[in-house]
Amino acid sequence: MNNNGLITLEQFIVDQESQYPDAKGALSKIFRAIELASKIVNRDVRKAGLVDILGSQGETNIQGEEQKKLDVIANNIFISAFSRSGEVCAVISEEEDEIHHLPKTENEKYIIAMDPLDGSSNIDVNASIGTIFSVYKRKSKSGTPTLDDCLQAGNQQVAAGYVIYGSSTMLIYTTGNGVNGFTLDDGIQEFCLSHRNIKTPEDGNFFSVNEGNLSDFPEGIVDYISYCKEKDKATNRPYSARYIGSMIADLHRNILKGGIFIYPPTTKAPNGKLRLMYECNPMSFVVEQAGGKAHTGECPVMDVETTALHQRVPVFVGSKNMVDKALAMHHATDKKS
Ligand code: P6P
Repeated sequence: MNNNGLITLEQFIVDQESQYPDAKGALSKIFRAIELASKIVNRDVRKAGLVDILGSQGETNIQGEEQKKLDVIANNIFISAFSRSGEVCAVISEEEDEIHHLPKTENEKYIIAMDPLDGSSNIDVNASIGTIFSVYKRKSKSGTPTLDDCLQAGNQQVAAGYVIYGSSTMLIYTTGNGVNGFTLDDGIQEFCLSHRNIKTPEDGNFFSVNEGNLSDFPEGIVDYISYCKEKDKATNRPYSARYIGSMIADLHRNILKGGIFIYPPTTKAPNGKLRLMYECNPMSFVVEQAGGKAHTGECPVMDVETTALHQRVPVFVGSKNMVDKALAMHHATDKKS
């Protein structure tokens, strides 16, 4: 604790580091890179409306999604910061078709999977957006990291977290020992501990799903959404519908207050829309470390075998009892069909 009672992210990580004898400060350097890049992206997000960095980059990424200028700017800022950390050998990014190798540090131990700016369709309308990241240890000992080094299951993550550029800018992360949240103090440009040991309520009152796709949802999901809307005082229903179209913002609210976020399989997208490596795995690590649950409908998200860099999975994630109820109703119709 420093003299004004604030605990900075840097201090917190150093204090925690004693728990990872083999990290030898590597995680501190990686988080220092994330912290620096987040501050720069935060600055650019806040001024986007003033300089010509709103709007589209005029290209599409491998997902076929229109790249926003800020998507590409954020991607380059984070890759540059990871490169300078001296600990990262490769980066998987939503904005990069293939593995982004870092040749100067190709023998280093860590691999990053990231969505540099999630929710980018919200950039131009000033709604909350965020950065999502996972940290993995490579499997090979040295040399250019291989696809096998990168395609690891979520249960192999060393750390994961997100930055939300909202009414305030927060960095939330886990290394497998609980979840802690840090709020950026603009005055001193430090992320300061504001949410120690975050726990997600087992029940909540928010359900987050894009009901515009209702006609395309499996029967059990339609039933669960109707269940959320039924009046039942004993179970605090009807729940409130909250869906902003930015997973980070929806999940952050539900992590703190209790709720469920669902991006189901649909006939058009049988594996859902969200990407396993740099959206679902990191958010699942955080949610489960906070006492919540993250499932694909077939297995826990972090147990999915990763077979492709931009692999998609359906997600049911949030308060444990809400996810269990949604899965039970989803599976009930599976048994019928
Ligand atoms: P839809 C943003 O593009 C994103 O990847 C998530 O942040 C968000 O939850 C989801 O897509 C929104 O998708 O199909 O409901 O617009």
